[in-house]
This record gives sequence, structure tokens and C-alpha cells, in this order.
Amino acid sequence: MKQGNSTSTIFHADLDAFYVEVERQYDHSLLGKPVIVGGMGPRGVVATASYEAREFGVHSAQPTTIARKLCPQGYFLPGNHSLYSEVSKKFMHILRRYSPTVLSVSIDEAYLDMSGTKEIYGPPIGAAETIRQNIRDSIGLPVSIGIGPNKLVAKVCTEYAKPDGIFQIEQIGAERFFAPQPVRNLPGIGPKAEKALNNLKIFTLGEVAMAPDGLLRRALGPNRAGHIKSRAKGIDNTPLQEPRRAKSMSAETTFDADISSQSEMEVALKKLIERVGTRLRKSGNVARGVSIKLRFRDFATITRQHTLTTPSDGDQTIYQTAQALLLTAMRERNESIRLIGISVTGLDQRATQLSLLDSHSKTDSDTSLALDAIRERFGFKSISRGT
Ligand code: TTP
Ligand code: MG
Repeated sequence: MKQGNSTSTIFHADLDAFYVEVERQYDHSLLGKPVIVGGMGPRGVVATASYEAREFGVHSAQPTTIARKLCPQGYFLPGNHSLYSEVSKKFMHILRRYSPTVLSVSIDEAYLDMSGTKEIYGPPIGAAETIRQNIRDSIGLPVSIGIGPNKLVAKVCTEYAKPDGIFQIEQIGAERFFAPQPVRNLPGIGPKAEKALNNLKIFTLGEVAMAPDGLLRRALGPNRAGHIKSRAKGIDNTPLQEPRRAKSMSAETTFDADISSQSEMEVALKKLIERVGTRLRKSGNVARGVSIKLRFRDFATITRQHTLTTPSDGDQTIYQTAQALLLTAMRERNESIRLIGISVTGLDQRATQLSLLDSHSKTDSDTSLALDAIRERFGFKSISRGT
């Protein structure tokens, strides 16, 4: 995936005053008026306000009672959340027509990887205009689109595009574009970080970019300082979409009667591992870790885990690891158990790990895959590996 390099074109699309604009579709008399959607009870808060109402100082998350004082002539509506989520689905659906990589990040907001689409949609601004028009024609809503070389710049651009517009900054201009902006404009800097920076006389993103590392570490902590500094220059290498995969898979079984013999536990463990292992191999992942869970008669529950030297998807490797964990756990607490469980963790795609697999892991993996094929044909109980 092309990300964060000069050829990437990322769009950030965000509907304008979303809930209000949906309400206006159903009641045209609300067009051009200060409209507020939110909780109407004494403890209710504003979900959103039309741009007309924002002029009075009304904003999201403000108590509705305050909004009423600021804007007594406003039209206050309780909102219809199932309708908004229906419309949101349609919005995302339209966006997916324009890019195979769309990352929806909230009900009315998504990133699109538009890299390499020039041949189809022309230059970015024209493409954004086409998308905006399509959204207006299909669901009647105004949307703003920020365009940048990465997610960060695109997102900040959207703020400049609003309402109902397009704004683009290329990588070459990103640092200069960010420099005069207050630190709070950077996604990821909240009120606390803002205050800490301001206390050190750092007010703009340009000042963050130039600040000595030690000073930033003092304000933001050692982990965030370097990250925020590069973001303050408009640099962001985060991929648009994390590969979708489960980080772990597990199975467990509760016994009808508590069991205390180690061999019974091992038999249960083996069955669970065959189940999880089959799922793991089907998903095309290998595991980096194995963990077991034991629940004792008194409901006390422990987990024990181990990181594999070589990632694996083979039942035998998983079983041997789990068995060793079981033995250690039993040495600590030799009591009968009511539940046993297994998890494979730290999953990663097998293809990207293949070169790391040693010959033993490959044999184990291949044997397990062969057993999967037999089970698929003749049923799960048809075959099992001897211990
Ligand atoms: P936003 O995109 O933050 O706001 P908006 O679409 O109303 O206005 P704009 O993007 O033009 O600034 O949020 C989308 C919807 O999410 C918003 O219409 C209502 C809901 N929402 C809340 O319910 N509570 C909140 O605090 C916020 C920020 C939004
Ligand atoms: Mg919005």
C-alpha cells in the first residue's frame, strides 16, 4: 500500500452538521435556520448544531440548557439515531465506489485512498467535486473533503474545507501550512497536551516542530514527543487501513464434573487445540503465542502464556507448548478444575512469516493441514493425532 510518500493521495470526507442536515431533508422549513439536535431532558447535551446556530456559540457536547440560553430562537430537535445510522451506511457505500480502500472512522467521516486514481477521476480536486456531487444527488447532504499526502494532512484540510468545500495541501507545503496553526489543531493534541505546551511557551505547530526534544519530552512524555514533533511538520506514515485480522483465537470447555487427572486435562486440551488450530489455518494466520486458561473449583481463574520461538500454525507445536504450560500451572496449584481454555495469540499472516518457519514447523503445519482436509471430508471426529 502506498502511504505517506509523495505519490499518496488521501481524501478525508466528513459530512457537514450531519444530524441537522438529515433533519433538514425531512423538513425544508429548517433550511437556513439555527437548528440544534440533542438531548432535550434537563441533563441533555447538544449532539450537533447547524452552522447558523454555531454563530451563537452553540456546539456539540454543550448542555442543551446552555444552548437554549445562547440561541433562544433555535429549533431544538431530539434526533433520530437509527435514521442517522441508515444514512451513514449509504454515505460510506457511495465512498466505496471511488476507492477500494475506505476507512470509516466515525458515523459521518471516512478516509479514502485515492492514490493512482488520476487516470479514472482526473486530478484530486475534480475527483473530490465528483464525489461531493454524487453524495448531494444521492442522499442530499453537503460534505467537505480534505485532500493530503497522508491521513493527518487530509484531516486537518477538512477543517479548512468546511462547510461544503474542498481543501488540498500537498506534502511539500504541509510543514508551512501547519506552522502558524495553534497546537490544538493537530489531531492527537487534546486540552491537556495543549496546556502543557502552552506552559512552555509553545503555542503553534511551527514552535513544536522547532522545539528541543528535551522540552517536548517534558511536556508530552517520552513516548509521544518524537511522534508529535514529526506530525507537527505534517508527516504521517500510518497506513490507511490496518489489515483486518483477529489478534487471537480461543476455545474453552467447561466440564460437567470437575476433573483432577492430568491426562483428562490433556485430552481436553488436545481437542480444543484441534478446533482452534483448524480455525487458525483456515484464516491463513500463524500464532506467535499460546496461552492456557484454568478455572478451579472455587472459580479462581489463571492464565499462563508462552511466546513461541518460531510462529506456528501446527497443532503439535501448540499442543506441546500448552501441555508445558499446563504442567507448570499444575505444579503451582494442584487442584481439580472446572474449565480449561486455549488461545493462540499474536496472529500474523502465514505468508509474511513463511521465511521464518523452520523445517520442524513446516512439517507440523503441513501435517495439520492434511488432518484438516480429512476432517473437512469425513467430519471433525474422524481423525486425531496421537499424543
Ligand atoms: P461531527 O462530524 O463532529 O460534526 P457535524 O457533522 O455535526 O459537523 P461538522 O462535521 O460540519 O463540523 O459529528 C458527526 C455527528 O456526530 C454529529 O452530527 C452529531 C454526532 N455527534 C454527537 O452526537 N456528539 C458529539 O459530541 C459530536 C462531536 C458529534
Ligand atoms: Mg461531520
